[in-house]
Amino acid sequence: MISKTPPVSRLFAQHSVRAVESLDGEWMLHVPVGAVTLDPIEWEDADRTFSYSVPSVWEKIPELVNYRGHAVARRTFALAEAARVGLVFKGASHTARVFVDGREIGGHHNAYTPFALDAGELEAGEHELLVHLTNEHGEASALHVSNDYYNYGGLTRPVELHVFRGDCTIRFVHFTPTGGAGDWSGRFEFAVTNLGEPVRADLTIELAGRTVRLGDVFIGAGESRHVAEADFPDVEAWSPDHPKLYHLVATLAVGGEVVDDWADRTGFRTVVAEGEKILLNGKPVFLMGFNRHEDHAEFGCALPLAALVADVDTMLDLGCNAVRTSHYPNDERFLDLCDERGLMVWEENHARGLSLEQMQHPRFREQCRAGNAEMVEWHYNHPSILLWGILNECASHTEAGRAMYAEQFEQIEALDASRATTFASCHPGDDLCLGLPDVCGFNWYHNWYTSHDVGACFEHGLPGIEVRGAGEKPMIASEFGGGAIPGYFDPVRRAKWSEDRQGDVLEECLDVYLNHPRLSGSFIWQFCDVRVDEGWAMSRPRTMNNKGVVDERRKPKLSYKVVKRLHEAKDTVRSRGEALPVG
Ligand code: ADA
Repeated sequence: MISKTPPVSRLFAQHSVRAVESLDGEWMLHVPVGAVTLDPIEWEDADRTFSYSVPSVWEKIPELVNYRGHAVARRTFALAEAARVGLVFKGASHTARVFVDGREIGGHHNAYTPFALDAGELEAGEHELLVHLTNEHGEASALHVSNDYYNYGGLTRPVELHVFRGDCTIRFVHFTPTGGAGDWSGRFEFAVTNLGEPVRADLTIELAGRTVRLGDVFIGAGESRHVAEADFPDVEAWSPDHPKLYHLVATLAVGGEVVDDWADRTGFRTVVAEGEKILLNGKPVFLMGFNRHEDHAEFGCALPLAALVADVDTMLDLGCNAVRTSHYPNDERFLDLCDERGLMVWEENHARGLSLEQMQHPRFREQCRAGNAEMVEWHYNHPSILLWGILNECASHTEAGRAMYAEQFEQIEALDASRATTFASCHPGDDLCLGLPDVCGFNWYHNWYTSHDVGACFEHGLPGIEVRGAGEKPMIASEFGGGAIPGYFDPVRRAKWSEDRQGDVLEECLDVYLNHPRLSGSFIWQFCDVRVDEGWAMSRPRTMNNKGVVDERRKPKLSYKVVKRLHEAKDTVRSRGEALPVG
């Protein structure tokens, strides 16, 4: 059999029947010189070959620090016996074509969502896995464009080899809790894939001490869905102060033999937007935290677990109870940590600041739809995710843009009606989409890009946005902040870009946004400084977005203590000191 390398793509094992091997570690990376294109199977023509450690960004290789183009990542794996095999990529940046033994088995677009491919029946012995990657900005990509963050290249999240026992496999089980204290129940939706003849099977789920059985189920060819319901009178609810998690273990048996299993972690909690409040387990909650890009001076967007843990711990130290995954779905280990530590999450799809013309890119619709479906499918069971967000700062002030927002909200609500939806608008004066989501977010930079008084602007703008659709809905200050070049102090003049000025800006904003009764959340822009595309360099000193409260290496700026003080003074500040479970 294959070796049993412990899983590394989640904080717990997802399979004990299905054999899973991590394909992280040493790969080869083949890159052309003097050109940016490389034929996937002609990798031997590449002029440069590097030893490449997966997961990581290829920009970590000094010669590739600014490389935008094609590359081929290659390694082998061995099977002790013939088997049906699948490959899971948690993040390939940004477009991938995957080949096994020279045969193309599938592809994927979008750096920030996971995908699984079936490699079919493979013989015992050694096999070659080759992934053709590109991080090019060009016609093929509607979403990866020159932007105020950096599109890295490479296999940036873990890769796994799955060895199946047969044709029938569990793709996922989605659990939706309903009810409340002493009265919890839940609905399970099984997605099963059958690549063989129709069979009858037994599906079993264990959760919180209960076993739920669906016996003698007809499993037709292809993909099928199966639903079960159960009561859980004695479970504890998940909340920021008490992030209680339960393991869900599903098995699939054919002819009495268990042929596949699938596990996840989940929690019991409800989320609704009611009137002007967001209710978590029936009680109003105020979301307080940061916008966070997955970026780090040392690791690019491929942060190892220790760095993810440090980021979560730092946000907790800063008094946060929430985080917004601006502007794309995050690494699942980060979401696992949020589940464990009780950080509430606004997770959003991948899109930032696209004009109407960019939204009319021929591939925009298809690429958004695929990314939305993957985000919801793979992250459904995380109790920490309260909000699904879409299309940050896109053309929500145009009729054509509105139709696209409406279509995407419909898609997400059809996939998951158990969470609230939202988006962050930068068009408070003429937005046409405020009636569409459950919660309205606004990106306000009053005392940074303009010099207006924050409180006065908020009061002045409020009636207008309420009339345009935000009335009677919860509202969130989804972005605000200012830039500070790390180490530049100016305690007297307090010039823009000084750490002193950033502290002033955040203090003024937080005073208003944390305390206004009309708001249900505040997300500072942003947690850490991040690399941006060269196209943004002239308004971004160091070619970085410098609005982090910590710099790109997580060194705190002066504003750290301002934020910590004001967050801790807010009465929704989470209690701390609970044990932090790992694994
Ligand atoms: C916008 C955008 C962010 C970032 C920010 C800024 O609101 O949503 O991604 O670019 O502005 O720093 O100006």
